[in-house]
Parts: sequence; C-alpha cells; structure tokens
Amino acid sequence: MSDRPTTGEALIELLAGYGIDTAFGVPGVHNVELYRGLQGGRLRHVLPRHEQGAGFMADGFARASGRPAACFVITGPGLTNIATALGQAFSDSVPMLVVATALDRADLGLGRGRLHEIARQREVAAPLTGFAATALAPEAVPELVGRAMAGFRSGRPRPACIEIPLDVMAAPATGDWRPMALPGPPSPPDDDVRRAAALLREAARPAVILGGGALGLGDRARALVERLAAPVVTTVAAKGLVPPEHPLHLGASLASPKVRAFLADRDLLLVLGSELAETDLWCDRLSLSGRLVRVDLDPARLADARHPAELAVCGDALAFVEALLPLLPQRTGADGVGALRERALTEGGDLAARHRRVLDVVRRTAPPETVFTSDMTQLAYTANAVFPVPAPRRWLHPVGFGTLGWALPAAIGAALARPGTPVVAIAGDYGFQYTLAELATAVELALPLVVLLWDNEALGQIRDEMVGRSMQPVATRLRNPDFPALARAMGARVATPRSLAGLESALTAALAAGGVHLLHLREEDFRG
Ligand SMILES: Cc1ncc(C[n+]2csc(CCOP(=O)(O)OP(=O)(O)O)c2C)c(N)n1
Ligand SMILES: [Mg+2]
Repeated sequence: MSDRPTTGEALIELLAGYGIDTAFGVPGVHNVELYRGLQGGRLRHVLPRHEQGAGFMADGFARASGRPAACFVITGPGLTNIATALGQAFSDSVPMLVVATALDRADLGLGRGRLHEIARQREVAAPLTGFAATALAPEAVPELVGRAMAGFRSGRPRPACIEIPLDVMAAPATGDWRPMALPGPPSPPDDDVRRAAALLREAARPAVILGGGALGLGDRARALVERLAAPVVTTVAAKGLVPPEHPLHLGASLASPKVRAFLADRDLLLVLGSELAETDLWCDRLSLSGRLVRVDLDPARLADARHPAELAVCGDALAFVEALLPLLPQRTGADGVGALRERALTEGGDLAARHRRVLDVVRRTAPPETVFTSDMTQLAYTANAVFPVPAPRRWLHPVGFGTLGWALPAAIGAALARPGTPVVAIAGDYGFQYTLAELATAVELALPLVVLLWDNEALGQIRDEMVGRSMQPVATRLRNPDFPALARAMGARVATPRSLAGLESALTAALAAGGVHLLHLREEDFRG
C-alpha cells in the first residue's frame, strides 16, 4: 500500500487549496473514492435531490458570490442529469467545476455495457463547457484542475468538466499536487484604450451598455457613465451595476423598443461585457446609426457580424475602465433619462400592470440585500425589466438557456454563498415542478429562503404565444398538485396571501421568521 493519498482524496485537498469551499454532488459506487476525501471536512458537501439541482445550485452560488463551486457526479446518468445545468452556466458565462467519474481506462470507448456507461462521455460535456478533459493518469489531475481554474480567472468564465476514470480515482496521487499560480485576466492594449478615449471625446451623444462581463466594475461603472454623462442600459445579467434611481440609468430595458430606438439614435455606443445576444436584446440585432466600441474578454464575441464595431477591444472590462477614465474629460450637459425610463418600465398591458403591483410590494418588503432568483415565468419576465436592485449579483435569471426549474436550486446555491442573506426564488406553477424536490434540500439546510410561486394554473407564456398566433391553446393547462400541502409535507412553512396587503404581511413574516417558506400567489387574486 502506498502512503500517498488516493487521487480522489488529493483532489479534494487540491480544490480546497484553490479556495473552493463547497461541492454539490450525488455519490454513487462510481465516485466513492472521491467522497473518501470529504471525510476530513475540507469541503462543505451539499446533497441535492437530483444532479440538475447540483448544477443549478453551483450556478446560483457563483452568480451570487463570483466564486466557483464544484459538482461531483457519477459516470453516465450523473453527467447527463447535470448537462442541462452546464448548458445554462455556459450560456450565461458562469464558472463551475464538474468532476465526473468515467469507466476504468481499459474500458473507455469500448461500449461493453458496463454500469453507467457512455462510450464517449467527454463528448457529452464538450459543447456545454469551456473546457472538458479526461485525466488518464493521477498526475494529469492537478494539471487539468489548474487549467480549469486558470480559465475561470483569466478568460470568459464558463463551466469546466473533468472526468476521471475509476481506476485513476482510486490510484495513489502521484505527481505534484500543489495549487498553481493562476493568471489574472488580460488588460486591453494601451493603444486600444487611447483610441476608445479619442472616439468617446469626439462623440456628442454617447451611450453605454453594461453586460454580465462588466460585473467586476463595481463602482467604476457609475464613475464611467458620470464622466461621460452618458445614458446607460444594463442587460439583465448586469442589473444593479448602476443604482436604479440614477438620473442617467435607463434600467435593464433592452427589451423595450423605445429604449432600442433611443440607442439607435446615439452617435456612439460603448458596450462592455455583453454579447448583445437575442436573449439580451429581445430582437435579432441592435440597429445603430452611430459608431460601436466594444470591450470583451472573448475575442469570438468581438467578431460579431450583426454588430460591426468601429473599435473592438479584447480585455478585462475593469482594466479598460481604469485605464480609460484618466483620458476622459468630464462631459457636461447631459439630460437625465428618467422620463424615458419611466415610459419603458411601464410598457405592457393589464397582466404586466398586475405583475408590477405584486413586484412593488415585494421590493418594498424585502431588505435591499436580498438576493432574488427567478424562473422562466411571466412574473419574472416583467421583473427582469422593472424590478430594481441596489447592487449587482442580487437579481439572478437563467437568461441564455432559459431553463425551467432553475430558480429554486439556484436560490439554494445563492443562500449558501451569502450566509445570512435572505433569498427569494420566483417561479411559475409549471416550472416550479421541474425541481421542486429541492425544497427538501433547502429545508434540510434550514436556509432563509422564500419561494414566491406565481400560479396561473397554466404554461402562461406558451398559452399566450399560441393565442397570439391565432391558435387554440394546446397542452398549456394542467392540474396542479396541492402546492401548500406538498410544501408542508417537505417541511416548508406556507402562506397563501390573497391581496397585496396580505402578500406584504406574509412576506414580512416569512423573512422575519427565517427558514424555508412557500408563498402561494394565485394570479387571479391579484387582478387589481
Ligand atoms: C427546460 C425547458 N423546457 C421548456 C421550456 C419552454 N417554456 C418556457 S416558459 C414555459 C411555461 C412555464 O410555465 P410556468 O412556469 O407556469 O410560468 P408562466 O408562463 O405560466 O408564468 C415553457 C414550457 C423551457 N423554457 N425550459
Ligand atoms: Mg404558470
């Protein structure tokens, strides 16, 4: 017997060495050797009720804190179950490290019907990750983990998946297992910053779009727009980066045709850390009459045929702004955009107005530090635009992949990442049922977590889409379970407020009590 730890044990130590403190995982006979390393308590391990929940929890954890967590899954169904969460994290540039087992090296790729076998498992993870690799020897593991960690810190963050064959996981940890020195993100070239400054000085009517890639700006975001005296719009991922009441802030309003028309009319648009994707814009592309200056860590996003740039700058958004600010004079004479913001944020018909009344109560009642996660429900679509948050990483939404069932497990991850901070998950009656088993996980962990369940007894958005296309709605109504009884059976406390005042007192009581609560809101009770 070797006196070295096994590869599985050494991996736990290595992750802890990189500052990873939480792993969401499901053990099985295929990864017990990894779990052996958890005996020492170096990582907190959270047991979800499904691997998809593990992935969404790691996603919410990273979005709420900016720090990656790990996920541990078995070969085969463990990996396919977490694949959806990998896709969500990939599309929204969220880091997480998935460690999956794989068959013994001698069995790889042979298709002999081994337990949990996928003949080419890495190919399942590859398109859903920024980095997918197989460790064919113990000493490859620290190198691959180092590469994944380097990618999180220096590039566009994306999930990574390392598969480790069973015999490698159990083998003595040969090689050098010390954490590596990690690179930071690249700074943009000085020439590009100077050129950007020159273009901005020439511009008479610039505007700024801030995306999720600009979250690291912190208070520099506000300094930038104030120096430029330029109206600013954030994407949903960057909500809170500029205070919502700031006179230059148009909100997360790219879905508004009025705001897009306003931007189209600017003579320069500066876009920091946004891919300007369909799910950011709610249209195919922005039509712009002025110049476009883009800053992004991902060179691929800078080669964007739909949005040809006058200047494309590859590098870290914070480094760009720090270098740019000294080159910019203070511009004066900007008009506030509060009136346009108000018009954009009150778009929509009766249903949106009903949503806004509910959201107003939620905003008034929940403390400012509350982290909100939201699902693919109509209430959240309205909120994406109108719900104000005073700081970034407090409004989290599955923007790109748009996966139903994300909000509850993501809320669990967020609550673990920000201990003591209240977390509110907003879900629709249908999407909630995708992952409601994780209510048991939240109760077990005694997290301060409130689920606002928006119940219209329908796949509301899909029904409305069908009606909008002059169809008879098909497959959009359902017989729901008795949600209050179900939540109680899982150990949550429950209220069914029937009015705005009832919602206010129920939410106040739930937040004061702590623990897990379901607030069952029936859309019909909030007609106005
Ligand atoms: C995994 C997944 N499957 C299907 C969809 C398509 N989809 C989007 S919204 C929706 C209905 C959601 O209903 P509900 O959660 O009750 O929200 P509502 O629209 O009624 O507010 C569906 C099926 C999706 N977004 N994700
Ligand atoms: Mg519904």
